[in-house]
Amino acid sequence: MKKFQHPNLMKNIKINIKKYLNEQRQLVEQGLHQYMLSEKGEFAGHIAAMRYSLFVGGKRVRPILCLASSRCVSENQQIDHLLLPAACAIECIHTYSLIHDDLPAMDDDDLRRGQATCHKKFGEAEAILAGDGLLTLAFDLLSNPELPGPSPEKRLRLIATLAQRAGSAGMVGGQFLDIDSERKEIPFSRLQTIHRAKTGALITAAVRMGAIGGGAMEDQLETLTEYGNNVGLAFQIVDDLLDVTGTTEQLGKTAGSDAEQGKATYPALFGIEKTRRLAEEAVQRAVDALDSFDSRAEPLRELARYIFSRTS
Ligand code: GRG
Repeated sequence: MKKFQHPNLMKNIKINIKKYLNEQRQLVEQGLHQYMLSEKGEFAGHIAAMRYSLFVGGKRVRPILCLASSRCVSENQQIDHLLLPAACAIECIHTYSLIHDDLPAMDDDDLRRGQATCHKKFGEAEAILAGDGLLTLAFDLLSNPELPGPSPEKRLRLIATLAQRAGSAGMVGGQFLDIDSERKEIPFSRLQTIHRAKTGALITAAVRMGAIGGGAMEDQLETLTEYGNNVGLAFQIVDDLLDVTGTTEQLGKTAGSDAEQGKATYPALFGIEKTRRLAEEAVQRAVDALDSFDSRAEPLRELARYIFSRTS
């Protein structure tokens, strides 16, 4: 099995974020291809639907954050190799959530990652099962002793972190509140809870999983969690903004769908200019949180800035 090496990050040298993202995306793609089930045998039709949504596109932000976080705290040259299955597990969870979010019973979208949504291509029941398959595969990737991974104790912590933040107290709960709040006037505090749970929880999970897998000390874990919370918030605020300012072609999903579904968003509450400022402030808080880290945290700092300037 191919081993993934720690990148040679020189001290005090600014990274080229575009190049970094391309390299990291390739690493994640290799992992996904290596660990994803192949389209053979009796379940080929089901696996085809899972593979379609997983490989149709996607920025891979969450696995990249996970690996970048691990490198801030670990000296182990093999850390990428050890944590790649965990990073891929997070992408599986994220992809399952997109498939289910697009279903007619939820956001009822035809377009995702620039292509037809899973249910449009394979049918509704098949899309539900593709999501279920990816959700379950994630925990296989984390727990399977035949795959690379950290110590059994750390693996358990990774499993618990992902389960808690992707589940009812995190992403799933946030999705529930989001749907439950459509076409209702909700206080800002409720919008913050929705954002923190629906989007922020999985992003924070990714950063924490990298930290835990890399053997972070308690104070490093706290610091990286603070970073993750703010990056997660910035990510969702920018998502709200792009829904108003972006085009369907640019986003690869239907633009303007928040307003159409009567969703409370930052631009609806604060207008575009203030929303931009709030996103910028969240990014700054994320960068500030990393003050105690040396240049090994530079990718995380740049990733936070990239999240603010992204256009898709
Ligand atoms: C169905 C349990 C369940 C949860 C759904 C992910 C989600 C929760 C809803 C999607 C709605 C949405 C657009 C949320 C905003 C933030 C977000 C998750 C955007 C999509 O993530 P990107 O931009 O997508 O990382 P790619 O395609 O690049 O991976």
